[in-house]
Parts: sequence; structure tokens; C-alpha cells
Amino acid sequence: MKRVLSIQDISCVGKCSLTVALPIISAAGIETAILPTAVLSNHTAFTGFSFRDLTDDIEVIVDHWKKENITFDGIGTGYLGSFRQIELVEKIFDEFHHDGMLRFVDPAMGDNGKLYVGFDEDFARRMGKLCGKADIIVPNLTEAAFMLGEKYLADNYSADEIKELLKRLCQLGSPVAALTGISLEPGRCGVMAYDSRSGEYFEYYSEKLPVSFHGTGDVFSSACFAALMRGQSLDKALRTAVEYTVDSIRQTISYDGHNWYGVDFESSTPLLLKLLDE
Ligand code: PXL
Repeated sequence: MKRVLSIQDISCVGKCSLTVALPIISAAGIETAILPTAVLSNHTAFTGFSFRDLTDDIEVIVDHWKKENITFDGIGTGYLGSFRQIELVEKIFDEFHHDGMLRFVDPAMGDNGKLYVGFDEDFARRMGKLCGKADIIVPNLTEAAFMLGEKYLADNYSADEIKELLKRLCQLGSPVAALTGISLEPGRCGVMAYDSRSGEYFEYYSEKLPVSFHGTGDVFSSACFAALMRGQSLDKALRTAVEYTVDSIRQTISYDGHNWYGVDFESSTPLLLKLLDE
């Protein structure tokens, strides 16, 4: 069985970061070790939240793993709370890297043209450097714009502009970049990716639902990471992740009284397993 490490916070309530990555990657049949970077009462889109920083525990935990000769087939990162945590993740990438290990970075920092509470442009640029150490990065358009120091154009990008952004993202140092939340025509939304080694572009679109939920980026990146670890090609992994994310949103809005803070990715697990086998 493949073993991966997921490094990001635990938001106890909110359906994001580790409470999304751990169940999704595990359901895909992959052992999922975790390195929680902080414990929050709930994610930062709520009006208030508690935040217990775990930065000082990271090296202590990792030192034990090194003594036990624990290895990982892949390391995936998401929301990171500070410059120091980014530095520590870079160190973990270096220390645990071996041929064939996948370094998957979701620079989870913002959405809809805005950075999340507590982040600024310096932090976004620093996250860009971490992206340079990855094998694949999966920013949304907001995160890409901030990392590259560009304006965010919402739904007004042309396909050529997206391709240019993807090339520039790869110039940060990662051979592959995928941009999420791409909508080039009304009613459709998806992902476009670039593999700078082959010069190939990939794209996959599905129905754009007229709603917006927190945590969909984490659902997408967890499914994409799991699919790649399961051996799916990049274009298949993107399809798996997009269709699973869209179905999770569909499940959420299928009944009255659904919650606002995250999507019902749990209900879409059967579809995820089916997509992973295709
Ligand atoms: O879904 C990304 C995310 C992860 N972790 C925390 C967050 C958010 C988004 O707001 O606040 C703590």
C-alpha cells in the first residue's frame, strides 16, 4: 500500500484541510500520515476562530520519523500558517525526497480575488518559492495571481492568458502546474494544466454550478493527489478531481438546510472510487 504524508492544519469544524485530505486519500486506498501544522476551532471564514500553532512540534515529530526510517511515496501540502512553516516544509521535502516521490503543493491562500485572513503579498511570494520545490502545483487563479504579482481577472481570462500564467507558474520551478477555477465559457468550469517537460497542455471542464463553497479547493487537491498516487495520468487525475468536486457541490445543494461552510464530499465517495478505477 502506498503511504503519503499530508501537511496542513486541522480545522476541527469546517470541512477543509486535514478533515478533507485524510478521509479522501484514505478512501482512495492510500495510507495517509498527517502532519498537523495548527489546530483551529474552525476555518478562518467563520467570524472568529481559535488557533493553536504547532510549528514547534513539527521538527520534533519529523525527528522521530527519521529515527524510525519512515518514508513516504508522496508528500502533499495545503494551508500553511506562517513563513517558518513553509521553511520547515521545504526541509521535509529535502530530507524525505527519493526517486519517484511526488511533491504535491496546493498553495491554499485565497479565493475570489482575495487572500484569506492573515496572509499578505509577501506570504504569497514566499509560497511561490515553495511551489518551486514541488513536482506539481495546483493553485486557483487568485493564488496564481498573488504568487506572480499579477492582477486577478475573475472570469475574464482568455485561454491564451491562462496558458501564459501556467508557463509562468512552471517558471517558479515546478515542472507541472494546474490552474483551478477556470471558466472560459458560461456554465462551464474546470482546470487547465501545463507540463513544461513535454510542452503539453491539458484541460477538463464540467458544469459550473451557481454557488461557491469553502473547501472545494481542498477537495479537488486531495482527489487529484490521490489519483496521481493511484497511478492515474495527469489528464485522468484532473478529470477525477473535477468530477468529484462538482458532484460534492451537487450533493450539498441537493437538499434544503445544507451547511454553508463546506461541501458534502462524503456523499460523493462512491463516485470517487468509480472515477479512480477508470
Ligand atoms: O480551505 C482552505 C483553508 C484551510 N485551512 C484554513 C482555512 C482555509 C480557508 O479559509 O481557513 C484554516
